Amino acid sequence: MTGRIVTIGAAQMGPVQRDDSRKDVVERLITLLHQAHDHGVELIVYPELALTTFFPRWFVDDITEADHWYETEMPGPETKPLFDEARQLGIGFCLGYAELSAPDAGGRRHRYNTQVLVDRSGSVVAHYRKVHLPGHEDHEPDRPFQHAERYYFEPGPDGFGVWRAFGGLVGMMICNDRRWPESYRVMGLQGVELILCGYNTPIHYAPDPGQDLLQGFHNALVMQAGAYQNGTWVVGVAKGGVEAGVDSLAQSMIVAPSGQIVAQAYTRDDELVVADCDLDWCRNYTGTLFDFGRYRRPEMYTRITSQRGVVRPD
Ligand code: CDT
Repeated sequence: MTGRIVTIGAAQMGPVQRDDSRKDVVERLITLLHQAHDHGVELIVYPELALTTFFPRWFVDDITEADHWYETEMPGPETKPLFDEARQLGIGFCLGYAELSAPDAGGRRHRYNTQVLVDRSGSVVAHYRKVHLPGHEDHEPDRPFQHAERYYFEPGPDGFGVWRAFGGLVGMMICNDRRWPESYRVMGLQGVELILCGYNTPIHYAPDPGQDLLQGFHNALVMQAGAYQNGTWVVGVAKGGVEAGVDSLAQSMIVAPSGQIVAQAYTRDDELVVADCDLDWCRNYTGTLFDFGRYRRPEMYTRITSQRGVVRPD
């Protein structure tokens, strides 16, 4: 194979239960890291909120009671073994976690749903803070379980960056971001070649249970479309299986710039799937059919940034 090949591992995780310790979870991450090393992986991608169970399924009236789900430093004492082992093996990684910031100038601490990207030498390349927060702000007792991300996190203030790393142009997004075409396009306009996305997707969607059967279809649909329409690789990595009685989608996948799925997990457990991703393949799309500079008509798309909700004609 020729081209700019990056060997990528999508490190799917099975469930993390409420009482599982960070230490045990980090051991699982390191086991996946060793498997990745055996396969010659250069970049391993872990799920959203990989270090804990998906805690927004429970509501607490006093949010500080939930502080123990958040990381106040990265790496901290419990995550440092992962950073150390990855650096020793020369493997870069992307890890999702709940971030609780230090107090800002006004004394406020901020809570974000975050991914960190670390290069093969152990240096932090970037943090990404989730932009599209799904679910609800208040307790909704009629639901079988909560999805209170809008209570537990602030929307990321920095938008969708793209960074030079792993020999290419790398961007990140988190879970619900993958359903929004704008997420991909903002990165596409920065020349992105590889998008890393962790997710926790409950199978049951309380506002419209008719969608439950379609979770796998929608997951593939959005990532395949986003990859193709922006000529980029997309790596989607689940924390799947049954956590605290809530079943979540697995089906982690690596999608090529053609929109084809080139590798996919077939279990709902900890499972590594690997693909040799040729970043030069992106040019086949971004240099032809999706040559943005030649074919886009931004003057026709002003509604996209000037308007938030739908405005129907009279
Ligand atoms: N974690 C996350 O963003 N999950 C959402 C669930 C949407 S339903 C509230 C997702 O888009 O998969």
